[in-house]
Amino acid sequence: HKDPHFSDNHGTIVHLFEWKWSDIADECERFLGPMGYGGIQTSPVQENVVIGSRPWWERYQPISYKWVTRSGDAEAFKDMVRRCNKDGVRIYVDAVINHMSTNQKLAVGTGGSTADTSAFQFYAVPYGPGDFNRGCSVTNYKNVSNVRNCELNGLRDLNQGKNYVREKIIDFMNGLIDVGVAGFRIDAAKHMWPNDLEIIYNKLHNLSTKHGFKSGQRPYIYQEVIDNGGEAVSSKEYNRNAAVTEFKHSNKLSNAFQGRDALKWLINWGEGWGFLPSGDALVFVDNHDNQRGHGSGGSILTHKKSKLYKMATAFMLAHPYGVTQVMSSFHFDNSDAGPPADSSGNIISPGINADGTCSNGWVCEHRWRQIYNMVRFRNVVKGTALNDWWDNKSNQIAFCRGGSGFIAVNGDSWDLKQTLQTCLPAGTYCDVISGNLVNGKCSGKSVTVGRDGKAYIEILKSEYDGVLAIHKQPQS
Ligand code: LM2
Ligand code: CA
Repeated sequence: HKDPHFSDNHGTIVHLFEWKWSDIADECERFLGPMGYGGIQTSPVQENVVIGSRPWWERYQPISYKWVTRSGDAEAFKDMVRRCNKDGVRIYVDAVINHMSTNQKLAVGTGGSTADTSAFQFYAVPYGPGDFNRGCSVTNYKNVSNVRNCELNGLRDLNQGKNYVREKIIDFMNGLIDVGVAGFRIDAAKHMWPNDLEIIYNKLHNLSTKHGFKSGQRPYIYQEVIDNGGEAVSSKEYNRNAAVTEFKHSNKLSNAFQGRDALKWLINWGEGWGFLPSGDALVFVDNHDNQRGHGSGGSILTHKKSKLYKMATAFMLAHPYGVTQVMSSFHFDNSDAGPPADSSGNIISPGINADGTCSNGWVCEHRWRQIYNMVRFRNVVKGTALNDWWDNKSNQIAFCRGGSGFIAVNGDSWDLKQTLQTCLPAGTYCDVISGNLVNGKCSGKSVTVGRDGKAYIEILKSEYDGVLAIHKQPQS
């Protein structure tokens, strides 16, 4: 369950947080497919409880396994999966299987299902009192059974040790696999027993050959385990058969790029920093929780600090470590605020501006040139190792990827002006950060690589971006 099944010349997952299914389908066709994105993490598909102020986090309070949410219904979901797969873009669903919604006498869901959560009755599944761990709250992260057998934030805690509960979860996930999804993010995996999860994973169907997957392929699974050390539960309990979110990558990268650690130390980034093995790790700069101070979030780089954010994202995408994920956000001031919506609570579609950026309250980091061009960089250098590391013993760094790509970063408060080994064949290359190749010319900076592979690299402290990246052209 560790292979994301990207199609050829595609890679990197974008989290289209709170997007509607019909908008995602359009985005696959008009942008993600052509740009080489590998897949999408969707918001939860399962029916959730409706909360009056419509915070984003109502979607983490399931009320049934029906596919009806503010993102759309089952028909819209199936249409999206079909259209995205056709364009070489995979769908991974955020699966909320640790718990159901919380204490409310009469809860009503986005599909009209009801629940008496104080009586542990979820009529539309159905689940009853015997299907839950009851009577305690998650309070002690030094105690494994407290973390796994108690209620997280008061959310009704399913007992995955029960065959009936597992069967309901397995049926839900298999239904999604059968319509063509390629995998899952497992929400709150830390709060479930790894053995119970393995039983579930082993009963999942192979990916659907009807939707273009080769036979015998297992779904990609990345389990959300926030492990920054010092707790009873470790991410290393989860990476035997499936991938795990590596939160240390997010925290440490934000530290480094915000000046709490010198960039020269990134020389052994990855396992050398105590992270999970590269093939087991799903990595990101920020996610939907830590970008707004939820889920162990603290001082994480986000789109709000755009220059540093783009530098950290470029570093992540240029570096061979992990399966990379890009966050795509909506604007928010208040950490509870839901996505752009009309007065009836219907989500408003992103508009697309003439320059390709988004409007209507959507940030669309995945459409920023500095980010989508680095997604392509990663596709071009795929399979190569890191070589020719250079640093100035401070915050200016550069490295190469096996003769296919070169990146330099200036995190110091002075100019970078340096002749560096690029490892690329001689020629003139467009910097993909400051511009694109337009009508045969670089719209941004260009870099001339000599026959010795060396090039003069300049990133002034006054520049709009603190990165420069060049690569060979994609083969197809
Ligand atoms: C996750 N990973 O383990 C998600 O990534 C995270 O976004 C989810 O929390 C969490 N687990 C549960 O699925 C979010 C949000 C919480 C929110 C919950 C449930 O970060 O703040 O909790 O969803 O909606 C909210 C209130 C909280 C309240 C709870 C229950 O913020 O104060 O606790 O609902 O009413 C009494
Ligand atoms: Ca649990």
